[in-house]
Amino acid sequence: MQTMTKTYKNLVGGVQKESSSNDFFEKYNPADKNELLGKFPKSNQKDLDEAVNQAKKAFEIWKNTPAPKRAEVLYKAAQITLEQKEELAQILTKEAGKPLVEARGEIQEVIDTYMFFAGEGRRIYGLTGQSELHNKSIITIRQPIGICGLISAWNFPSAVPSWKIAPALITGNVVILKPSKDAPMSGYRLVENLYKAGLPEGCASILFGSGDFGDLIVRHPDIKVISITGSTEVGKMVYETCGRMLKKCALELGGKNAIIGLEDANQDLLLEGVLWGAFGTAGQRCTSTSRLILQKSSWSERFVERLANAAKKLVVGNGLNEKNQIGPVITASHMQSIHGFTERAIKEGGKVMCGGKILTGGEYDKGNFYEPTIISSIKPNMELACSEVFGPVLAVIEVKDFEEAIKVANNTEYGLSLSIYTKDITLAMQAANRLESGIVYINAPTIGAECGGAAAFGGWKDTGNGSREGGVMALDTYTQYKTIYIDYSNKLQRAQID
Ligand code: UN1
Repeated sequence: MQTMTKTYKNLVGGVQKESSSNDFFEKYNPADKNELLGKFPKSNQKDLDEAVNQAKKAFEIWKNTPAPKRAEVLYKAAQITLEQKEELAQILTKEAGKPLVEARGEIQEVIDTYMFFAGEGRRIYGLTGQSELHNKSIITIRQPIGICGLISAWNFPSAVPSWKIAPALITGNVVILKPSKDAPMSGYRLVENLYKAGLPEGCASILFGSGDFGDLIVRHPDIKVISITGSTEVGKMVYETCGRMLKKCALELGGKNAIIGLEDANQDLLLEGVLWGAFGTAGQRCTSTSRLILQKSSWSERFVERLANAAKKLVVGNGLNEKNQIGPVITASHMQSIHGFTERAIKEGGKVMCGGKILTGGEYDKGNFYEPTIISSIKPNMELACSEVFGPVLAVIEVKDFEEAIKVANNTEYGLSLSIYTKDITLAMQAANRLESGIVYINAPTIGAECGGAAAFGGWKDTGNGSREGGVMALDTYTQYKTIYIDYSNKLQRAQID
């Protein structure tokens, strides 16, 4: 079918603007390399400066708009997103590859995020404290910081930008979004819909570009907050620059997530959980389960066979077809990188229980399809046990007991999401206490974080720098405190002296 290729423009402060570079990159459907989804501008410094100038003006208006009024934009945006849910899910599947059912879930995550942070508009609490002096009060309030540069990843091109946009806007900041060049379309719709919801001109911009352009955002002196979801390697460089410029910086980086299966686990529940955690989104979530740490037991060997048989039955194909459960991986080069992990794991002594190959023939030749892969006999220090793959490859590591399971689970530089399956409440809670990750699941897989007050999303160790998204803690990234002393004694009172 012949379709017209759309050439996108940046959306600067709500208005479509050509990039002065007059240069473009192309985005193809990962399930069909013949389908060109759009051409996107390669933005440059001049484009960015223009967006920053707009944002500066808008900030003066937006920061002085009462937060419950700002919330009305997010409520409305949630409603518009709900109305467009099916259409937005289709766009998402086309650009990121994930099956429609998952894409709908991601759009729901945007709606949930907008609703939650809109609610925060009537909270954004500070503190009221006691003064050491008479007739004097101390209050601490949160205030916005300014222009926030938001750099998002391709695997969640709707939900992840919304995690950044919503807390930034509700607290009175203005935003400039750079989506990944591998999934640029969903972000565009997100920003467009904010304006449909009544966002004042200039408060949000989306500018397209690659990593080099992201670097210009990070280095721009007037952009005071940076929030980035990406690799640990890039995150470290961004943090360094932000450190030198004393910018606030929120990092959501890599993961090497694991499910521990103890010998008393509900086997059927564990099986379902591992399948979903490892192969949902073709293993391309920061939270994907890439290790199964299985306690050796009377059933463990048989369990890995059952798991492999179930994985073989997963239907891989274009996510737009409702019968397919696993979509493509994002690019051909990413697929080669995933395959490299498999090949090296085999060389190191890993045993392929299922998968292990790039899928070919028929519709597979059109896209980047990788077989759901399970490799057993992985030892805790092998590459597949330690490095992030970001694809549908599960390493199975056998351990003798609970102690070893905890040790192996923590034996990684990352610390995003860890899980344990057991019926023993004592062991479950001890694990929750000792696992070194920002998120712990008990009897549920490592993926599927929610949005809500207590549902902080973020990692320990090399997964980040302590910032959180999704929960009320996200407000910390986008606000600065101001302490106000009110002295109504009508005389000079000297603290620490009088
Ligand atoms: C990510 O992969 O960057 O917890 C985000 C989850 C999703 C978000 C993942 N709600 O799996």
